[in-house]
Amino acid sequence: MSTRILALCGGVGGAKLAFGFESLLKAKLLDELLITVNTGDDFEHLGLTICPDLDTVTYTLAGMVNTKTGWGRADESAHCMEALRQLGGEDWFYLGDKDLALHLERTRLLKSGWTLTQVSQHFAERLGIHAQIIPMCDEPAPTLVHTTAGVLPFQHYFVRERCEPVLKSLEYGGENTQANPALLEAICGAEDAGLTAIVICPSNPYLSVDPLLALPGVRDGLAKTKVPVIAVSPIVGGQALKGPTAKIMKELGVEVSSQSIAAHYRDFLDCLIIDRGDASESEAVASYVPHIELAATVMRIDQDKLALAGRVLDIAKTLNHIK
Ligand code: FO1
Repeated sequence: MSTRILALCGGVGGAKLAFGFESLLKAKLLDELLITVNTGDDFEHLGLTICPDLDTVTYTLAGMVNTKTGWGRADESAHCMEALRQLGGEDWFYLGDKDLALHLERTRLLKSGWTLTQVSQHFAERLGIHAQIIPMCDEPAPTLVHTTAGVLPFQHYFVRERCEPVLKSLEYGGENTQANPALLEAICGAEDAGLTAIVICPSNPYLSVDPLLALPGVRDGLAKTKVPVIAVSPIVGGQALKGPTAKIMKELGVEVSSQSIAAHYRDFLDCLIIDRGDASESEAVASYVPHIELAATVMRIDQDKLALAGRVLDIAKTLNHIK
């Protein structure tokens, strides 16, 4: 039987698991991979359309990502940024020279009438990626961050203010936007299409996954599907591996634990995969999801990403027979 995965993904953390799936796809251990990426972080900057999570996923799967930051390209130069700084231009958001080429080309294609979906698939093909990478929607759906310092556009909060303002709540632009038809079709037609599972990658639930879930029809579709919905917890040992997930959870008054992740997704989740080291949390997690699985969820090197993707796929196949 063929194996097909739909992955919902944010930036750096999620992209690592997506890379593992892409490796399985290339090795023909997986037959089809559709990755739908958060675009709540997107913004217009220096006259260009910037889609950080889409680009992080694309660069990661193409083996071109800067592994130190987890975003941007490896072997970058910053001549344009330096020249911009000299002119007194806005330099708070780092855009490497090679990365700029992608933003220039995307902006040009969008202006000539391409959709963001078409541009994203075109870039993936050009960079030798086997998976399909699509944005969560084609229209802008910017996430707004309500903080004690006022309401901030996402990248102003995340990069310019370094997530320092205390977060009060999040507003997702997608609530009034049409979800990508390919995403809705994948979720609603999952059973007929023989999808093995829907996987929520280990991305920040509030900043990266919720914008996707807020799109009309997505959360509801996940709750109704007969295909297993599996999430990998981004919390290990009471901490987030990268980024501000733990800080945000604390500011929202949520305990930093996999139990909180299970509670957050409880209306649609069939299985939460937590780190082996957190086995003692299993009982608490079990009050929110029917299945809990243990795995090595810390992905430092490519081998870790492949191993976790393989484990998720095995769990997916097993649950697909049960659900
Ligand atoms: N993150 C930063 O912390 N500082 C930056 O200057 C920055 C630039 C940047 C440029 C392109 C890109 O694709 C990503 C970039 N990121 C930067 C990462 C990005 O802001 C975040 O990873 C996501 O938006 C959160 O998922």
